[in-house]
Amino acid sequence: MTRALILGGTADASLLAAAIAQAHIDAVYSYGGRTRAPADQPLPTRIGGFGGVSGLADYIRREGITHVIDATHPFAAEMSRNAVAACAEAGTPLIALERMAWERTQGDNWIEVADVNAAVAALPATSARVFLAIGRQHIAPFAGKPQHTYTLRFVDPPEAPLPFSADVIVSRGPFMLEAELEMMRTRGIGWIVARNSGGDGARAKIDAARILGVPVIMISRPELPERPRVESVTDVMQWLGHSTRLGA
Ligand code: 3Y8
Ligand code: NAP
Repeated sequence: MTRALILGGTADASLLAAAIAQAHIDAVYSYGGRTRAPADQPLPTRIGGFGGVSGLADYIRREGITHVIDATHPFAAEMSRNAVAACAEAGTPLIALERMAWERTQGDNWIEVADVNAAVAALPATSARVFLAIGRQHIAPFAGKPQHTYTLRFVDPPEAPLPFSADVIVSRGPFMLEAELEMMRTRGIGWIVARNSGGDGARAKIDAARILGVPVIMISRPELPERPRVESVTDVMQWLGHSTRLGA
């Protein structure tokens, strides 16, 4: 009897949850607990960490999970690594639902960097107006370049004081092109820092940057361990329908 665990927190994971609920497959949706009011899901939902690899392996056994789908974000590297290790330990089939990275196209002015520190280094020395579209967890290193005027975008209002003075937009997305163009024009944004999340929910700022000729410092995805991966909900549904407890 199938009982699936969706490691969620993305728009794709929400689409998968809807398909699984519609197919009446027994499943649990899991959020990491990063936002105050995550979107409701049509499945029983748990919020918060499992307690590392062993915590997840115990959860899988205790809950009789037969299939795990890692539908987290490409930058949720620790969760994805834990899922590979825990499923190997528990002998439970795992698949990743992972969206393609954005590709640089004609007219894109990208500076590709490996991580946040390299993104800070890539910013100019002379003061500029910079849009940091990387959420709240990774902004501290930008305190190293206080000469810039920063605009941040968070899902929830900041609770703690920011590590540097900045203007905060509170919005959970998905984001539309017209609104991104308007925001960047009125704020005179000269640089964007983004992560190569892929998907449509955050793509608009990249298209707006190309239209406005604004350079994008694009942080590349972290390396993830090998695991089966698909890009569509349909592929996951097939995997769920035809895989056996022992099969991949
Ligand atoms: C808690 C679930 C949906 C909801 C929206 C998608 C689209 C908008 C793009 C920008 C980039 C960023 C951020 C972003 C996007 C969707 C989708 C997507 C990027 C929610 C959600 C959770 C999170 C966590 C949150 C992080 C943050 C990252 C903001 C829900 C809304 C920057 C990723 O303020 C914070 O602390 C924010 C924390 C983790 C930063 C980070 O470290 O990556 N996502 N985002 C998940 C959980 O608790 O398990 O609250 O309902 C989901 C969405 N985020 O269903 O359409 O395709 O998923 N989320 C990035 O770098 O791209 C915004 O502002 O342009
Ligand atoms: P991370 O750094 O890879 O994970 C750190 C720890 O948080 C994990 O080891 C795990 O704790 C816990 N965790 C993360 N995701 C979880 C989930 N879905 N269910 C239960 N526990 C989870 O993760 P992150 O980058 O902070 O991302 C956290 C969440 O935000 C994920 O759900 C991710 O999908 C979402 N997110 C969404 C976007 C987006 O663009 N939609 C962007 C970034 C993050 P334990 O070790 O205790 O189990």
